[in-house]
Amino acid sequence: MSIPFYALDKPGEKGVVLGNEGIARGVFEAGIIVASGYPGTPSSEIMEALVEIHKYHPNFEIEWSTNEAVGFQVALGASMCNARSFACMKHVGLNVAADAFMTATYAGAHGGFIVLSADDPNCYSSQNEQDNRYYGLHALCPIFEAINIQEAKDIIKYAFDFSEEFQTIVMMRTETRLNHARGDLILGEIEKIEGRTYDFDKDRDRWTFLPSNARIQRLKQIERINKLREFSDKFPYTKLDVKDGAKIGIISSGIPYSYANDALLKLNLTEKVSTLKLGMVFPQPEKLMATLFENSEKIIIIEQLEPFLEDFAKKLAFELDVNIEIVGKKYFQRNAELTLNKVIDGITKFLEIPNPFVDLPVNTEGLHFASPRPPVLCPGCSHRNTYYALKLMEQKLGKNFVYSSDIGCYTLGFYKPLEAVDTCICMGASIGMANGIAKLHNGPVLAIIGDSTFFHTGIPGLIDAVYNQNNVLVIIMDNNATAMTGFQPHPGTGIKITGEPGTKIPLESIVRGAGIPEDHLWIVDANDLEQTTKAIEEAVNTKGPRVIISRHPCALLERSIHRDKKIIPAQINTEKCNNCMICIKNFGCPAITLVNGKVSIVERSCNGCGVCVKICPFGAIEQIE
Ligand SMILES: Cc1ncc(C[n+]2csc(CCOP(=O)(O)OP(=O)(O)O)c2C)c(N)n1
Repeated sequence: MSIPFYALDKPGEKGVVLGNEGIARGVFEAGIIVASGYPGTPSSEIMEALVEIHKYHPNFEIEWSTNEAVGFQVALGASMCNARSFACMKHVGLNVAADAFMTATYAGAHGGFIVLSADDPNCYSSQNEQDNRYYGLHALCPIFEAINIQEAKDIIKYAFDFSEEFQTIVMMRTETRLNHARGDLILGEIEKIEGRTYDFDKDRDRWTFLPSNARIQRLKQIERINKLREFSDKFPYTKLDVKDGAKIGIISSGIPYSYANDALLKLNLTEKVSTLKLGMVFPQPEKLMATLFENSEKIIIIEQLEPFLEDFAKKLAFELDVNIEIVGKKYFQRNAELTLNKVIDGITKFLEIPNPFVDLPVNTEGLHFASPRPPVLCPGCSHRNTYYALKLMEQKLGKNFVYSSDIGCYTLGFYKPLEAVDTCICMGASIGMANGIAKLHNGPVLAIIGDSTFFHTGIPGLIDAVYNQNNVLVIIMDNNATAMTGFQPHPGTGIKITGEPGTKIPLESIVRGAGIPEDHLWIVDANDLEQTTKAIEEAVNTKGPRVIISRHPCALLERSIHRDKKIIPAQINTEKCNNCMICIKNFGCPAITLVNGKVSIVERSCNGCGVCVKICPFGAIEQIE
């Protein structure tokens, strides 16, 4: 085991890292004391890199929290103890943490407190592409953005000093293109915070949001944001570059700024266009913007997603009574991601000059080198088996099930041939929505939820079902991992982020504790088709709130843990196979395929789960040692 580059105590050393590793390095260099988070693409590797660092520098606390709300609260509590603290989440995670966030920003931070929101323009791995800059605006919380990995490392390190100086929470906003980029990083000094003691800051008026205190804290928050607004013009990562005689100005930040910079280079316009690059995107630097207005005739705002900076710039120009053309979304789409080509396209249209790169694609997807394919459940995935059993039962009982589903690998059951996902809105919503559907729908209503998701936000929905006696069947697909985001452990696995043992909380103990009686609870091995179908039949024919825990470890995780375990791949007995295609058309394991019109199993893909052996009505699939 060799120490990763980003964990080295070698200031000045240069290496190549993943964006998220660079961010983790910045958090570490700042002298982090408590880091918490919940996995979610594109942020997950930040915590994973921090835990790698922790192996060599175990002088800070780190945890996967049950969900983002708890993760935020953990970091907030640590900040109240004067500790530098960090809460890490993907953009939609901030929705979960928002209740605490919206009030905590009144009181601000004691020890430096950074909340990282990893946004995902184009929904690469998300259910939406919300622009979390509005959270900063809404909560009056300063937002930092970086244009590359080096700056992300530097700015997040600086954010801790800033947070303590202004006693404010800071939101670091990233986007997939930064989190998942690879690039150069020069390591900095690891800060040694000497002489600081960590204990709860017993300041009841500050931390207790009774209305009488909240009103006072609210005034302090407004005072703080006004100070930050003034400081924004001096923010060290904000830069105004006015070019002599330039009539055009660009305002941008983050990755779009890097595209804008490249676009100007490619178009030979660097000396003809002034730029204002924002490191703090809220509150915005009013004086610098005003100077840019004074020195330009036209301004173009290059930003991803919503017209956040554009709206501000237009408002400022109006207030300053400056007669200047300001455009943004007129030339850039509001959805999906910008690319260099899209930025070149927008700038050239705005300037009414020919685009020398016009032949390059500027479609919404950017460049595709591989043909697009739908994502599929892996070979040997136990979720497929549960879905297959459900489909068999739908047929046998002659009933259509409503599948109120959730977010995780099992959402891939949406696609053919399973088509067993009817809804998916956000984590934990499956059971809540099923409760509503069951009030009106006259037929079996199923809530499908994964184990990590159940712990995250599923439990209140189940309690609601029990309390209100809703007629829903909850199926918890328990593969012993947060598989979709990279197999992170969760309370049901009993393993902590560091790999050390924590306390295991069995799903069934929560289900029973929520009031599900024994005769309304089935626990099955998802890979045992007979057992699973029997349980589904019984559960569908039972009334009231009821639960099946369909359990089998994730096949990929199993394979990576037990590397020396022998896999006995399934194979087709060509004499018995009559190409009925049930295994392909109904079951859909990607290891089963057609070769020259004949069913065949790709040996290296097969995980040897053996379920396909049981689904073949002709006994034509075999596992021979
Ligand atoms: C609020 C929020 N946080 C995080 C995520 C990222 N995410 C998507 S699915 C998922 C959990 C999947 O785990 P599990 O429910 O156990 O299902 P599995 O993938 O293992 O089948 C996570 C964390 C998200 N979509 N929304």
